Amino acid sequence: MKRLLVVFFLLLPLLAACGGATTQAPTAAAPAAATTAPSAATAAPVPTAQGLVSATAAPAASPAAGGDLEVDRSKLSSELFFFNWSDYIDPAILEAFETEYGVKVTVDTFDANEDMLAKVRAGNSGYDLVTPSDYAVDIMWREGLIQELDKSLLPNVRHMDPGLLNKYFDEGNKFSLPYMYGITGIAYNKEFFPNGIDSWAAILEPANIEQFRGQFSMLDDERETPGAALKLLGKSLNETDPTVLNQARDILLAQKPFIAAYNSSDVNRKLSSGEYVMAHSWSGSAMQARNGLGDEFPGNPNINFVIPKEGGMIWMDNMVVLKDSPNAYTAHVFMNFLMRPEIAAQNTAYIGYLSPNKDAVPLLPQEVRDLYAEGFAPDAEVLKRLEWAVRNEQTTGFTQIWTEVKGQ
Ligand code: SPD
Repeated sequence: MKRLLVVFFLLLPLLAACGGATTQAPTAAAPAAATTAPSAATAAPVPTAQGLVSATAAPAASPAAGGDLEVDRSKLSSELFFFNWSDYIDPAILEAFETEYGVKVTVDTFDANEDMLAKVRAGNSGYDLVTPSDYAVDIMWREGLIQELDKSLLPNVRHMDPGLLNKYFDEGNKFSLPYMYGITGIAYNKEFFPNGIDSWAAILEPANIEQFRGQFSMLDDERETPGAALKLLGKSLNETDPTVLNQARDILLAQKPFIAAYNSSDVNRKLSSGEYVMAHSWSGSAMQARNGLGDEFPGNPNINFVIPKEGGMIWMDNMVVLKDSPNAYTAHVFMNFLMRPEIAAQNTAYIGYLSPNKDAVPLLPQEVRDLYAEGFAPDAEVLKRLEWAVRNEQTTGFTQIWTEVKGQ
């Protein structure tokens, strides 16, 4: 997979220059409808914030590298510190940034918003750029942990899908811009589930999981995991009623003796290796298990992903600059770099999540689009069953039940 993707992205500029079908050369005057006729290779639907559109929708102009922002190199730092989720950026992109700007990006990782928040709240973390999810962005700007973005340094925001801007957690995108989005459901090995999975009961109810004791995991996440139990109860994953939250807690306590672990860090690897037969999983992590992740681990063709009939979470991780960022100018330059369509497409193809960059989506390889169509991205019907997590004055309720579940 890695080699294929590298070849694909190396060829992108060439294909564009030849008027290849993958990147139709856009002109300011050419409306979307005037694009090359769809071929079998580009007709698969691809996800956008609005649902699905044809992959043949016209990409906007992809500016030549560096042509989009006049970078004042005298203001660049030699290093940048990026606090990101694990397995969430193609290392080749960090190398490309260093080659172009001479800035070495050091990446530290986290696996839960709450862990990231604890580190940032403590102050002087030394990080410049962080990728909180939706509700965590809301918490961070309210607590004064992040700074307003300088939009004059972010011209590539024009490539973002308008449907994924101005979201409830940061209206006007004063503090954040989308990095990736995804959905949470169940990844499973079809050797063990030849008829598929269609309900949270498959991973939560003792009668179903007894036979898979120690062979599956739940996310180690105080919003995601109670959220799955709430969905099984037919409730919102933002439920705050203590009685209902206690019912969710009881479901998780009954399940706990059967799980291998609460795990948000290497679900991809354990599904891929066959150690897990199923897992509560983020869509991209499942896609990595299916496809492999660069040279890190191979894919397993038996891995599938599903949003159960009761519904699941949709979420978005966002780029923010910390209030006490030592290298804020460089952080903006890096953000703008990540929003170049070619870079965003390469990153998305590597990590398997969903790109909020509307001009990157048409650049994705067919292999990735095919997996999206297989369920690793939501179609219009699945979108109706998805819910965003919101910051909530009552979220101590989640912390409380999660502490009870983890503690016992
Ligand atoms: N390995 C990268 C995982 C990114 C998941 N972030 C979203 C969490 C939403 N609750």
